[in-house]
Amino acid sequence: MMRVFTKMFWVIALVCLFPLLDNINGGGGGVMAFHKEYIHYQLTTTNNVDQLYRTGYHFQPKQNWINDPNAPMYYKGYYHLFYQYNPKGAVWGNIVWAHSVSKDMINWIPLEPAIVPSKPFDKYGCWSGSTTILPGNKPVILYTGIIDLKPAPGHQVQNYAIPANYSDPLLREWIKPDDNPIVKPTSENVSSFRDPTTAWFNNGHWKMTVGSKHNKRGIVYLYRSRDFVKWTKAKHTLHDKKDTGMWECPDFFPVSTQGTNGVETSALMGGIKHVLKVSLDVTRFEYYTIGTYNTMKDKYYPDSTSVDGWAGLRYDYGNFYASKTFFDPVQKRRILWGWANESSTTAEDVAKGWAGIQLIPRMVWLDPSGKQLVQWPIHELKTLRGEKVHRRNVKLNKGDIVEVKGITAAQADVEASFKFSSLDEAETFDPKWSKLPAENLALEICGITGTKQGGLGPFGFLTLASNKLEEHTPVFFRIFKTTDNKHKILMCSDAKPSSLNKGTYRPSFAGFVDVDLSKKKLSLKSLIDHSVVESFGEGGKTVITSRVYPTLAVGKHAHLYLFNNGTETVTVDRLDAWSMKNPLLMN
Ligand code: DQQ
Repeated sequence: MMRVFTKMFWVIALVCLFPLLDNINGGGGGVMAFHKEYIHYQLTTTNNVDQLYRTGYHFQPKQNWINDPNAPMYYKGYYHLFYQYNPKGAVWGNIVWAHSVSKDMINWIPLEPAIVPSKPFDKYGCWSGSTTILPGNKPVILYTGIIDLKPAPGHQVQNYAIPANYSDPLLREWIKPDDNPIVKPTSENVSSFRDPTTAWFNNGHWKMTVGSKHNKRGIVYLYRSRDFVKWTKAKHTLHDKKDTGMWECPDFFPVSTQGTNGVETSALMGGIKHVLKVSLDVTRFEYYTIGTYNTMKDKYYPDSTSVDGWAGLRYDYGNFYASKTFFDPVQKRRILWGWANESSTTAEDVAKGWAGIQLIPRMVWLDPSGKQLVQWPIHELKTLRGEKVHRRNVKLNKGDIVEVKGITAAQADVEASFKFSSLDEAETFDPKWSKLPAENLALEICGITGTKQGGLGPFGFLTLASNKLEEHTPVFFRIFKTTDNKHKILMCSDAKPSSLNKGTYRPSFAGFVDVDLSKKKLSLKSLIDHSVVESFGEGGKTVITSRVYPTLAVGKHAHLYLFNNGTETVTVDRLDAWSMKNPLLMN
């Protein structure tokens, strides 16, 4: 490891100044016009797939567009991932349910799509949904079918599909019975009525929800069924919230109040809380609440500590959408999958022949505080670790930038624990900031302060950095002190200085980390994979994903640095970094 002092970095950082407060998680170089078909880009598939920004160990098909991970599940020795896929191009459209299987969620074998538009009840698209494992280990898919292109983005109904052959562990063939659709909109908004959840069972009924909106009110409608085919809409919703817009891809599941094990979706016994996650079409961000599910009233009530709306908790404060969880019965854990779209322009996506990745599956559990979830990449990912660098006690004075050498910086897994001897240097949390919009507070502060000189922090990693730091994606903490002597810990992942290609969308992302600083330590982990940086603050309490497209910091020209630009000296107590290999099988 070599110590490099450079003033140039801070000059560049100041020039960049993080002015971007445009927090919309978009594709196509900005805010995404979703469910828009780019007809002229749908012509044919390309064999000319550009590998420069292709990820090495993230889930990607060979080519074309992907979005929502639909209905991951475990069946007879295989993990199944279904996902929204355009077989005809690198833009959204012609949506089918692509299907891949895996023994470890790292190596993937592609299969034929499970569901493609073919019947009157899904003629114009097979949109998102989920799987439920019925008694006797019988999986069933619930999905949204588009029956008419009007009203835009399509007239939506809910369908089911069942395996043609339950003895096939790969579940290659699916049947769409003729009694579909099983749920048609009645008073619901026909063009905003989609993405049925995994069903759960209690009081003699299967229950499931469908995402929707009424005017600007976000809604999850509740449906009940005894036989999984005949569904009745409940008189009330499972939950709804005004002014949040369309709720896409809802996910409703129980979490144990003890330990990190997951519980089955119908579980009610033992210490259980419930989680409701929705994907907000208006902001293209997700949020979740933790609360109580009253099975008698069939109603969900978020806890007072869980805010509904986009000031709420997020799995990921960066590029992460349309996520879905499932219970892994073998390892007794709940796994979260999320999709990250491209931040390059549509023309660039078409030129590279692919768009979208699924992020590394994360185990998810309830924090001991009961106030938030915690996430961590599945342990199977460790099988891809190659060369390792290990360091202890690396002192970082103000302005220090220390290179982590000996690993492939463009494809790496890096973990560090930072310690400091005092909190005295923490900067004052500017009271003016309380007037900033609550939903974007962390982001706005990061935009104002960035990697500029601070008191306690900024410190962290400079990922995907070029030799002279013309390009870098900083992932870092800054610590503030409030007037009532509490601390606010900000975590940022900033794509602004990531690329000299100013045409791509380069948002700054940020979230607060709810942690007790009495140990005067903070940990950070980043999974770096060419065009994605997934970062986990303080053991997965706050997670941020950025998509970036450096022009210089590519392949072996990419570097990884530790840095500190706060007046308080910070010591990297422990650093472990690994080169990451590609899985043997990736679709
Ligand atoms: N993507 C699907 C919809 C869903 C949206 C269509 C979320 O079912 O609401 O591809 O990304």
